[in-house]
Amino acid sequence: MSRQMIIGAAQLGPIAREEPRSAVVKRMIALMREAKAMNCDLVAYPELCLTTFFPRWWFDDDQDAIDAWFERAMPSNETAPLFETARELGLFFTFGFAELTEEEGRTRRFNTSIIVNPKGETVLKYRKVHLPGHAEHEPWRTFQHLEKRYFEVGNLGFNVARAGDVNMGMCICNDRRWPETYRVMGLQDVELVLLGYNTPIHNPPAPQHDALSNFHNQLVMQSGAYQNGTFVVGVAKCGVEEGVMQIGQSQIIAPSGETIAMAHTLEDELIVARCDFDLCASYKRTIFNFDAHRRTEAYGLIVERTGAIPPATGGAN
Ligand code: ING
Repeated sequence: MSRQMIIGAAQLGPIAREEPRSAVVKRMIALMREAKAMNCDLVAYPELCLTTFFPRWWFDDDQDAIDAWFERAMPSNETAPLFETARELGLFFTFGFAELTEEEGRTRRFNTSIIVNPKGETVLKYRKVHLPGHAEHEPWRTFQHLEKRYFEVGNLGFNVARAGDVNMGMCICNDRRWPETYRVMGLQDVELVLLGYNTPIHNPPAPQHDALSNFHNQLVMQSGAYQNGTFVVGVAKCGVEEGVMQIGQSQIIAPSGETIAMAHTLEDELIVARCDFDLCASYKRTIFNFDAHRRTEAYGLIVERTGAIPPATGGAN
C-alpha cells in the first residue's frame, strides 16, 4: 500500500491592514472546509497569514505598534476556531505567523510556522532563518522590507519530523531561494517541504528582476524538489495588498520537479494534488542517492565561508 496524502495549498488573497485576525481565520476555515470536501488530508497556508504583511512599513520604533502584529499564544482566542475545525475535520494543517515569546529571560520575535496534526498537536515548529530585506528605514523604497528589523534569525534550524507516515519539513519564503535550505532537510530524508510566501513582484534594489518574479519563484521550488527527491508545496499570500502587488502561483511540486497543481488567481484559492510519497525513492535511490554520490570533502566552503571571495588573479588552482 503506497503512502499517499491529498494535499491542499490554500492560497490567500490580500489581507487589509485593518482586517482583524478573526476575519482572516474565517477565510482560512472556508478554505479548510473546501479542502475537506476535496478529500484533503493536509492544508497549507501562507507565511505570516493572520495579518497583512506588516514588514512593508516602518513603525518609528513604536514597539507596541509593532508587537500588535505578533501572536503571544498559539492557539489564541482568534486562532482557536482554526484548530477546532481541523480536529473536527481530521486534517493536518500548517501556517505562518509572527511569534512573540519569552525565552532565555528575554522577549524574542520570530517569523514562525507550525505543522499541526489532526489531534491538534504541534508536530513541528520552524522559525525563518533567511531574513531578506534591510534593518534600517530606507525611505527611497516605494515600500520597506524590514524583516531583519522585526524578527530574529530563526534558532531552530531546518528540522524534519515523521508525521502521518511522511517525513515533513518546513521553510518560509526567502528560505526557498537558498539551496542549503532544501539540502539540510534532504539530508534528513524529507519527503514533503511545506512553505508559505509573501513576495512583492517589485524588488526595489533590483527592478530588472521584477518581470522574472514568477519564473524565479517556480525555479527555486522545482529545483529544491528535484535535487532532494521531495514534494514541495509553496503557498502565496498574493494580490495587491495595501498597494503592493504580491505574486501568486501557489503550487504543488513532485519530486520530479514537475508542478502538478498551480493557482491561477490572485485571491483565496485552494489547489489540490494527490501526493504519493513512495515516488520520492525513485530519485533518492538513484540520481540523488546522497550516500553513493555526494563528496562532502569537496564541499567545505559551503559551511566555512559566508560571502564569496574572488580568486587571486592568475596562478594554478
Ligand atoms: N519575501 C521575499 C522572497 O524572498 C523579496 C523577499 C522581497 C523578494 C521583495 C523579492 C522582492 O520571496 C519574503 N517575505 O521573504
